[in-house]
Amino acid sequence: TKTLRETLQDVIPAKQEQLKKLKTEHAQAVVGDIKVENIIGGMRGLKSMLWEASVLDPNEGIRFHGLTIPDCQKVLPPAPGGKEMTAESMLWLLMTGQVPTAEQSRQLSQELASKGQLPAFIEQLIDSLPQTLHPMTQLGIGVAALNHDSSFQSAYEKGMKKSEYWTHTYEDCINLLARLPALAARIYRNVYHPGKEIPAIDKDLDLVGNYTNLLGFGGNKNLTEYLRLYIALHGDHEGGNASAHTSHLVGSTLADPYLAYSAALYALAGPLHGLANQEVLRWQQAMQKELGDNVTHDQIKEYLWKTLKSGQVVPGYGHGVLRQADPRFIALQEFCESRPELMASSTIQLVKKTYEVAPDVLKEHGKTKNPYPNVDATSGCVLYHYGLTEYKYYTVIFGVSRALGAITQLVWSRALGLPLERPKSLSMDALEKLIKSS
Ligand code: NMX
Ligand code: MLT
Repeated sequence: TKTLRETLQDVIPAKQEQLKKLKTEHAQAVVGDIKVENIIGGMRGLKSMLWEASVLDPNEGIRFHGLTIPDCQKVLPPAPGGKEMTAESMLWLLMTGQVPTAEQSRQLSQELASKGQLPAFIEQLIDSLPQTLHPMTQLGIGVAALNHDSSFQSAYEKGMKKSEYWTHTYEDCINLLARLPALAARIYRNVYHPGKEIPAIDKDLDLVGNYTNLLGFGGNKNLTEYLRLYIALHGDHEGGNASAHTSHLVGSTLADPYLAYSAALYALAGPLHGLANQEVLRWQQAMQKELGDNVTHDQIKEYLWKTLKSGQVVPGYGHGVLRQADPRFIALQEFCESRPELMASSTIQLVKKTYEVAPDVLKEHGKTKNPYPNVDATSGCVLYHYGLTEYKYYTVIFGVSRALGAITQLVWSRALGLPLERPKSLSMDALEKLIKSS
């Protein structure tokens, strides 16, 4: 059985050839126009970066190497005793474009578990941070500091060849992913349950099985399965989203993967991006506090209007690319619908009822181009139901997941020899001059 690294090594030459052909035969082919609205509108819609593992269709949603979420749920191996696809099997697909066997996925779990222990100085660093520091800030600090042991950085200092970049990047990326559960769980324990003993990493468990254990929810099989699905689903959302794009940009300077991913986490920590999942819970709880548990559709409508009229966004709705309900939202809703105990939860019912009225309200409001829910509209409510109620922590879980896609592209960018990212900017005066002269 081939390992992930060996499989990757096999697929790299064909991709290198594909890029070479694009460069030599199609470098001048035109794939779109740049309009002023792109430049002043956050580059929305501009096709201008290479990203291998997934492509987002506005109506169909995300495809990982062509596979939809339901396809992945069918073919990607689960953990022993589980049903949901694992983070490892998703990583394998993202990195290689191939579906791993159960054996390959298990071997990768073992490798990650064997590399998952945090260096003592990282534990001390995290333990020294104030409990009041946002968990996402702590996660970014921890990830950046892990670069103390960066293989890429030390090989670069010694003068490695460009052809060796990807191998050292790969080593760092695997170590980073392996250490994320212990780092993220330590932050949770310190902030919310200080003083309780954190268990050791279990060499026989998958990444998420270990993460759930370290968080202190080891016996909770339902939460573990939900987290497996959650972490596989959030793994990649093509390259233009703010966190993936940040990792790509920073990585293009040849900063090592720890620094690149730390920067990505701070993009994820913004309320228009990953922090929206904590904001959804906060928004819902404020509504429940005001209106009680059995909220009606009309009351939700009124609350939505109140939010919009006060100039705030409705968290969990809208998207920079999607123009339909996010298939990740649908997959998580289906997880709920298959479990009666979840459907009985007032928090989960509120998500469902909000979905039944919010698109019409947002259409009538007339601003957002996409009045439908994104994944954040539902991702937190199941965590809440299963006892992980501290919603300021939710984006950290997203941060553990998004590493799958970000590290995949870091490896590919170095294997393909992609250059420093450096777009041309213009001032408004320069833009006006250009418009006049065109
Ligand atoms: N509630 C109220 N107004 C909205 C919403 C919303 N959910 N979504 C977009 N708008 C507004 C937006 O603020 C903008 O207003 P203005 O012209 O005054 O600046 C207008 O509608 C047009 O925006 P769009 O072009 O539809 O959206 P854009 O691509 O700029 O932004 C988001 C995408 C996701 C940032 C935006 O929809 C939003 O703020 N949503 C709420 C926050 C959220 O759920 N973010 C999570 C995204 C997913 N993730 O996990 O990262
Ligand atoms: C993501 O998962 O990154 C979000 O849906 C945001 C995006 O794709 O722009």
